[in-house]
Parts: sequence; structure tokens; C-alpha cells
Amino acid sequence: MQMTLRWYGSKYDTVTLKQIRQIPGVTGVISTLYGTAPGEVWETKDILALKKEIEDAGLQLAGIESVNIHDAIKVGTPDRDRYIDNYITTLERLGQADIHMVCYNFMPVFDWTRTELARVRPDGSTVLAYTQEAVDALNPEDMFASISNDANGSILPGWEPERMAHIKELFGMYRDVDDEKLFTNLKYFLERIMPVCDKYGINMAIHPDDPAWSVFGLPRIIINKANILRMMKMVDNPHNGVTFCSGSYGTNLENDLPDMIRSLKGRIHFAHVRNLKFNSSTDFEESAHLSSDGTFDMYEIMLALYDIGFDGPIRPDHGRMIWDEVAMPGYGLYDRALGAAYLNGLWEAICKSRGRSE
Ligand code: CS2
Ligand code: MN
Repeated sequence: MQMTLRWYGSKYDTVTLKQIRQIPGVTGVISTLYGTAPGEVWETKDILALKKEIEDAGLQLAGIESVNIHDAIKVGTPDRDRYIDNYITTLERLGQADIHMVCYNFMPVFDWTRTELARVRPDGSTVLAYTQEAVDALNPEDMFASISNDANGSILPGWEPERMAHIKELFGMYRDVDDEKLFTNLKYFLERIMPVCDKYGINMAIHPDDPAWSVFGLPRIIINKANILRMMKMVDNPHNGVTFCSGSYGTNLENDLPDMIRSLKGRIHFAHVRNLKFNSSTDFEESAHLSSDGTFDMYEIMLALYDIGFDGPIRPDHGRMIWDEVAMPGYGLYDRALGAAYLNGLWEAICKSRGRSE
């Protein structure tokens, strides 16, 4: 595996490439053209400039998170082909720039959903948290206001104000889209993009829905083992793969994370590894990565990745806000660096005990 950190670009991120370069064992970053809107074609010069900036700092651009999918594609409106054509052009340009992993999600309207961005834990750190009660008490428009008020001035991925300004319209578009329709539209999209993925060796890595159930009555399908295996089968091409995000699948305690990893051998192209602490089945918070701080056994998760021969990029995903850092919630430097070091330590121990060098 290759240990990486997500980096939003020098215009948007409080963390610098120099800092990332100094985290032991981190050799790459996962980035994006953060200023582009879903549906837009990415310019080659912007892709190359991003890549060069990262390489000049001594790191590798290990993949893109995300090239976001326009709602027309998810809804399946008559103009979806135009947006898929744009997506294919972007993939072509990424492939030509020697970039071979693209993370995306197929969540209607919202990306991830949390109800608190700065819940205070007993040690004084702050973390993202979710309670179903809080979601049930909110309407979606208020959700956006509460999220953006708490974001330390950053624009959160998937919560761009331009999109959220049309939130009512967006909900209207999805009125007739249920789980089956969403599956059909995902299949249509994947079948259209697979030829360009085959040509350039691009691994598509779908990110799970977070939390892994329907919120505000919107359909959500990338939530459990049965659905993800259905998706792998419905477009049975190794380039149709997944981002295994322990913190997202793990929101549903019925998901057996190591078992899911083992069932996806050869199809996990990217891994997000983080821990959650459950206070009840509908109230969880994002703990430190360490197993004993949360609910998941992180050793078993890393072992399952090892056992299936996972060799893609991995990242610590969200971290707590500690040591008075002010950054985008979940994306500060310090706790993610601790997470990377811890995951690297688990990996080293697993490799040594199993007699493989890395
Ligand atoms: C990420 C997601 O911050 C996060 O929770 O894991 O926003 C992820 O980048 C997207 O869902 C992938 O498109
Ligand atoms: Mn994730």
C-alpha cells in the first residue's frame, strides 16, 4: 500500500505539502481541482500544474478525490450524456497525465452528512459527529446552514454554496428516483466510462454513502456488502472498483468491515481508514484512529487489507482537531499525521509477522 494524505490544493488547504512530506511514511497526496464544479471538463494545464506542484514538493499525486458526478447523471435526465461526455474527457486527460485512480461517489444531493462538526470529547479535542435525532429534527435547508456556520471558514467537500443554493430544486429532481433507478443510472454511467478506463488503466473507486442509510428520504445504495457486490457484478470490469472507507461503511454496525474487505479482493482501489466511537447505534463520533479510542478493531481492518494483497493508496481520512489547530473540520494536519503513523505501524507489524517485506 501507499500511505497518502488528502490535500485540497494550496488555495484551499491550511496544510502545506512541505508538512505532509515530513510525515514519516507518507509518500503521496490525493488531490483534486477543488474549484471545479461537477459536470465541468478539467483543463489539461490545470491537471499538469497540480501534478507538478505536488511532485516539486517531493510527493506523488497518487490519485484524484474526487471527480464529482453531476446530478443529471445520478437522476438520469435527458441531458446526462453531455455530462458523461465531459466526464470521459476529464478521465482521458487524467490518464494522459499518468493518473490512474479516481474516487467519486453516487450520493444524491449531499456528500457525507454530519450533525456536528466540533463535538468536544473528554480530552478537549473536537470531532465530527452524527445523531439521527438531530437529522430527524432538521429540514435539509437548515442542515446546510448549520454545517457551513461551523466549518472554520472552509468550503466543505460536497457542500458547495452554489449547489446548496438550489437545494429545493435538487430535491425535486430526485422525486422519482428510488434505489433501483439509482442502480440503473450508475450502471449506465459505468458502462459508458469503462472503455476510457480500460484504455488508460484508470481505476474507478466509488466512495460509500455516509452515513450508510437514507437521509432526508433520498435513496442511497453504496451502503453494504450485498449492494456493493451487486455493483461489482453489474459492470464486471476490474476498473469498476471501490474506495473502502471504514468510517462510512462502519456507520452501520451490521457491516462487518474485515469481511467486506475480504469479499472485495482485487476491487479495492483506494482505502480510507478511520475509527468511529458509538455512543448508541444512532449516535456516533469520529474518534482517534487507535482501536482502543473507538469501536472498530483497526488491526483487523489492516490485516484484511493485507490479506487481499491491497496495494493501492490509503489515507487516514478524517482526524480530530487537536493542539489548537484551526483547519477544515476533519482535515487538520496533526491528527491525520498521527493516524498515518499509527496505520503505518500496524502495517509494518503485520508485514513482519507474515514475512512479507511491505
Ligand atoms: C470524504 C468524502 O471527507 C469525506 O468524508 O471521504 O467526502 C469523499 O471524498 C467523497 O464522498 C468521495 O467522492
Ligand atoms: Mn471516506
